[in-house]
Amino acid sequence: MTYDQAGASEKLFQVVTRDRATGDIVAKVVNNAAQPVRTQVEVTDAQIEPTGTVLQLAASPSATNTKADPNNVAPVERQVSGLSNSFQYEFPASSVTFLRMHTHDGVPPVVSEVSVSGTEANNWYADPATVHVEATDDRQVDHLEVAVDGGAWMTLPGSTGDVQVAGDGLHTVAVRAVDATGNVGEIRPAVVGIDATPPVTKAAFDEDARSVSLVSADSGSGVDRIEYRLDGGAWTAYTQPLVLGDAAETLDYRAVDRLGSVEPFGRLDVPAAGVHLLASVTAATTTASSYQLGQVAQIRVRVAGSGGTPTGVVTLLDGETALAHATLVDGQAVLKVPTRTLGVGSHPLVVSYAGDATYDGSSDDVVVKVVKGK
Ligand SMILES: [Ca+2]
Ligand SMILES: [Ca+2]
Repeated sequence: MTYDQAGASEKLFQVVTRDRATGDIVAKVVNNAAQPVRTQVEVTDAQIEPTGTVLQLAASPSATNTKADPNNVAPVERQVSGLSNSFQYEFPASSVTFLRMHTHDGVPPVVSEVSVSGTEANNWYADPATVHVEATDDRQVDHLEVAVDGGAWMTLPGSTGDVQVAGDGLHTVAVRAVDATGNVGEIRPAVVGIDATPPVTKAAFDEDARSVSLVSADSGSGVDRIEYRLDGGAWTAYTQPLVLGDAAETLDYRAVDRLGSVEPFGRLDVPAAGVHLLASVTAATTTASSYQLGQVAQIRVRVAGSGGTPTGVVTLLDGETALAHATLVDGQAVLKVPTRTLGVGSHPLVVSYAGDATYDGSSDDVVVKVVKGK
């Protein structure tokens, strides 16, 4: 900031400061002269708004405040207009003037931090997770705006805030900040994966070796452990295939993922050695010709056997990986699999019936078609 006055009075003294919080430029000007001084004010390093504020103390050098007249010499504040980057201003005789010039804020705020907190494993979070957001501005952040999964912008007052993200799957979180002038900053995106789905375990019984093997899969945080129990006993960690005796056994099995989601247990009825099992027939059909990505695909299963109704568990398999299982009720069950586990495309899958104490296992092929959402 400069003053440019022909024949400038040497009695005009000035100090210029900048208020970082508001961006205001404040010129403190002292006119020692007994005459008003008219001067040209030039500002080159900021864009000056038309209106400003003047706080002025003007009086003759001999003037004093007395008990009778305590406000004889007192500062007067008023609004001024017509300011620009180059304007004329007259400083009264024997005065102190604080000329507060508002400058234009052309700098939008910046989102400085987006962090996720919650129970985490392998970059997946338990349901729900909390997203913490912070922003900075050259002057002042007015508020934050957050949109989850392409929804409407939510407003969080101030420069920091938290947003809860809930529901199984990958979520997109978009964050931006707005300053006191209304400048809107750039969008900063983040992705939050929430794993609220327990693992799925497949049991396989080898009739000749009389052994049971358990394999689990989890599409999110991963499998922490597999457990089993025999005939309703205590849950035991599974580490290797179980070799059973000749007697019939009921084996329950389940897995727990790294976020603590416990699978509803499946059950395998192992027949006694030498028992001749009857044949079963498994028939599987999808409930729709295709599913949009994000939906849950459903497969209806019916298991039939001669002279009775098969019981036990059916498992949906993608190769060796179990995707879902369900317990038969009246020989029927519905298998459900989130399409995000499969991805877009046609997926040839197998529905496997494990058998029970009366019926041998059987299986059927089914194709699940997943298409992109609208
Ligand atoms: Ca700003
Ligand atoms: Ca999981």
